[in-house]
Amino acid sequence: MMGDLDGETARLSAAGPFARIDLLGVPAWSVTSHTVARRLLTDARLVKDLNQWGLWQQGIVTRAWPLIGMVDVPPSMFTADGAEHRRLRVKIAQALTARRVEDLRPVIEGYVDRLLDDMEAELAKSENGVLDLKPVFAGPLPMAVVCTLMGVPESEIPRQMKLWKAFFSLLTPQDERLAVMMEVNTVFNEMVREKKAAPGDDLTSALILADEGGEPMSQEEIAGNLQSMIAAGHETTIGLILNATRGLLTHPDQLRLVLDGEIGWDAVIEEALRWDPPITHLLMRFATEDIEVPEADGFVIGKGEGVVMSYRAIGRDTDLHGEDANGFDIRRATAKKHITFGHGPHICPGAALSRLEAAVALPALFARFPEMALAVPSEELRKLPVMTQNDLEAFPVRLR
Ligand code: PLO
Repeated sequence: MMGDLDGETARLSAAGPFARIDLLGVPAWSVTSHTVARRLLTDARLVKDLNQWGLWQQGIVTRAWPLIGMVDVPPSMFTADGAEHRRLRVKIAQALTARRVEDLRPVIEGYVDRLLDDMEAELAKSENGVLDLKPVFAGPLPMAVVCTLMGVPESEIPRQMKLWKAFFSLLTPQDERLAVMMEVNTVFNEMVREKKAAPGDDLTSALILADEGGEPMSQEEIAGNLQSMIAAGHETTIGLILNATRGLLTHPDQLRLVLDGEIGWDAVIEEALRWDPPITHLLMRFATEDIEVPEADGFVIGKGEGVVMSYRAIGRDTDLHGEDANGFDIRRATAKKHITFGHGPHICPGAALSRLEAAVALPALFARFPEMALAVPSEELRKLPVMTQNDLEAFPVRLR
């Protein structure tokens, strides 16, 4: 299911708005239609609460399932529904303000410049002018930014990189994955205790302080929110930067338009989000009762069944984006209608930050290395062995 991503997306879309899928031995519905997804993402009968999942109730899905880390996780805004979700989410809205995001611009610019300088230095030493863009640029940037935002010390970064890599990879033995999840949980609970004692000028402290007055969050919930933010805040943005770069390098005519200033970077970013989203499938929601879906010819999701949002297929919905939906086209009028950041109450709270990172990183990268080209044919770029995320193993480029 993972090697050939375009094939997988095409097969899912061909199956209709709901495709029956097998998630490593576990059956679920995959939603591939933009309209149906939008409709379901605001339907209160479809919930995140794992206890509503029939296969979980019956003990068929257990902690031995390799994708358990997407559903059986500490309580947070990612797992909560309804009023509980609003209680947790409102604190994030108070802490992750537009202002706090914009304040990160100089920080992002600083990291980007430093990474580009390091790349120049590497390049001077290299014989063939080829570098892997992932470990030197796209990989480190988002983790550095999200750690600055959250007040996670720089010394913690290598461990976080290692833990999340193991968390997502299907090659990680399950006992190790469960140990990783426990370690992550311990680290963030510990961090909440420390920041409570000595708050700083960071999002973690803002979350703790936002708690004074209003309905409180438990320490577990604050720690749960932090985990979801660091996971979502680095893996996905790596994918955005690489996939956008891939789109441009494989479409030189479009790259020309951007470099000549005829089309803005925002159009590149939105089309990349639609065409090759950092998230392939979002697990998972469960039906609290039978749900009839008029937008899908009256299809019925059975009570207790699991539903996956297949954002890559949704981005290529021909009903919305036209028959050439598989193509990368920064002039596409419908591009910004994509729902790659989700829709409804759980819509990504980090969307603005992610867009800002890409909007700083991409122009700076192409300005510094205007002759950059893929060092291998695009078809040879290999995806990481991860079911839910769309991130590459490596991204070799010839810089000069
Ligand atoms: C990671 C484990 C945490 O304990 C809970 C969690 C919350 C948010 C999830 C994240 C996990 C995995 C990556 C996800 C993120 C939300 C968005 C992000 C799915 C399960 C994406 C789009 O990749």
